This record gives sequence, C-alpha cells and structure tokens, in this order.
Amino acid sequence: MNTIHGRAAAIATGCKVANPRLSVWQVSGDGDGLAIGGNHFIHANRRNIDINMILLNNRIYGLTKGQYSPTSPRGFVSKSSPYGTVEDPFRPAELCFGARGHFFARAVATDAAGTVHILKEAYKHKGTSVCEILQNCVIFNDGCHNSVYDKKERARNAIYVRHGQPLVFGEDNRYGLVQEGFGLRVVEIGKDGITMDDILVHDAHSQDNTLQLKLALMGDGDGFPIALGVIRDVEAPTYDESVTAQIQEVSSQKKYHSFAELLETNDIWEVNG
Ligand SMILES: Cc1ncc(C[n+]2csc(CCOP(=O)(O)OP(=O)(O)O)c2C)c(N)n1
Ligand SMILES: [Mg+2]
Repeated sequence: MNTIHGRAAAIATGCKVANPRLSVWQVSGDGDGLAIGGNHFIHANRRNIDINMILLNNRIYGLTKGQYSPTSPRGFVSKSSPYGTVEDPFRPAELCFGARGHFFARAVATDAAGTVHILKEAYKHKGTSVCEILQNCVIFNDGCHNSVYDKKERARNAIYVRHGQPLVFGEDNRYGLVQEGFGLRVVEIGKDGITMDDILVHDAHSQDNTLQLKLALMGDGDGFPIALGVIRDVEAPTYDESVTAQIQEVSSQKKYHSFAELLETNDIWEVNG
C-alpha cells in the first residue's frame, strides 16, 4: 500500500491486526518515521505490534528537496536552516529503546550482505522490528554516511555485532570493546595485557538494554565504531497476538455469535405504525 506520509506505522498496524497472517513491512524515511510519524513510531514499538519497519535514514527530507530532518546533526545547513540548525537530532535507536522497543538493527545501504542479514532477522523476530538503513542522498545530503559507505571505510569505522560473538573490529580484528565503569572502552588486543577473554561478548537477547543502547549510540564522532547488525532482539508478547486472543476469548463467552442472534438476544421492541 502507498499511504499518507507520516502514517505508515498506523496503516501497518491496521493491516497486521486485520490480517495477522500477513508479514507486514513498512518502508519509511527519517522524516516520515521520526518527524510527522514520530508518534506512531514510538507507539508501534511500545505496543510491540508484529511489523517490520525499514527506516531509510539519509538525515534529510529528500523528496521535498532538502529540508533538515530530526536526524540532521546540530548546525546542519539546509534549505530550511540556512544558518545551521540549533537543535540536537534524534538517534533512532534511542527513540526505539525509550519506547520499550524489542528489536533494533542497523545496516548500510551499500552493504547488501549486511542489509539482507538484518532484514532476515527482522522477519524472524515476532514484534516490532526497527531496521535502520544508513542511506546516502546524492542530491541533498551527499556523503552523510561516508565514514561507513564503502568497504574500506566500513572496515575502519564500523563494528559488526553478532549475538554470542566477541565485539571486535578493525584490521585483523585488532580492536575490541570492553566494559569500563558505566561505559565502554576501545582496547587493542595484545596490548597492555588485553586478551580475547577481556572482550565483551554481544548479547542481543538480554532483556536489560543498557549495553545494547550503548552499542547503538556509538560512532557519532566519539572515537567508537558505528555498530552494524542486530543490536537488540528480545522476545515479548505482541499486540496483534494478544488482541486476537482477546477477541476469541470474549466472543466465545458471548451468548450470540452473529448479528441475527444479537438481535434476538436482548430486549425487543415492537414498533407499531
Ligand atoms: C501529510 C503530508 N505532509 C507533508 C508532505 C510533504 N512531504 C513529502 S516527503 C516529505 C519528507 C520526506 O523525508 P523522508 O521521510 O526523510 O524521506 P526521503 O525523501 O528523505 O527519503 C514531506 C515533508 C506530504 N507528502 N504529506
Ligand atoms: Mg530522509
């Protein structure tokens, strides 16, 4: 369905509730999903309706020719912010986690294997899945994801996270992440007595999202790599299953099962001409 801008999650929710057998996929931009549709984004995640959201994040309103979006960085110069924005952006993962989201993954549009992997995992996940795809806008925001857009840059600036695997990255997996105090730290394996045993192992299934959120927020010019892959993937009751079960339970207890029966169940009035 091609539907109204900003209402994709509402329409997708309706499709899934009306026909729970469908695998529902919503394709949104950062403007669609996080500006005009921001409210629907958080509530779909909170309800955990079984839909898959593909969030194409080019950090701009592309179609309408270059206005800044809620993911444009502070100071961003655009047609609607000629002197630079004076506001901080949303980070999609933060919004998803804040809304009690249970699945968040990230890929780069030029990385076919990485993108296919997260879409397959989203398909398998029951509940709302958010797949943030970092996408360039060649006309209005060219180069916005340069640090991870080609293979060479990605090898330097990204970390592929896999559930159950140690969080290592860089040439020959030379670097790793360790937990330090309330945060994470990048270490070089083999230096200062650091071994693979010290490296944090990724847990996408942990109910507690603290470390998953830290992974998801890395790489905003903070010296950490950008995390790609499935960052959070936790099972929880879904809205569509619960609402379907509720309808079945309530209707099984009703005395009437059709409109004709309903008419005969309660008071009957006779209307005399
Ligand atoms: C209800 C409504 N409001 C506003 C618009 C105008 N509009 C069309 S696309 C768009 C923003 C697109 O940005 P994004 O969702 O990031 O997609 P992109 O074009 O960057 O891929 C806006 C504001 C519209 N079509 N409908
Ligand atoms: Mg956009």
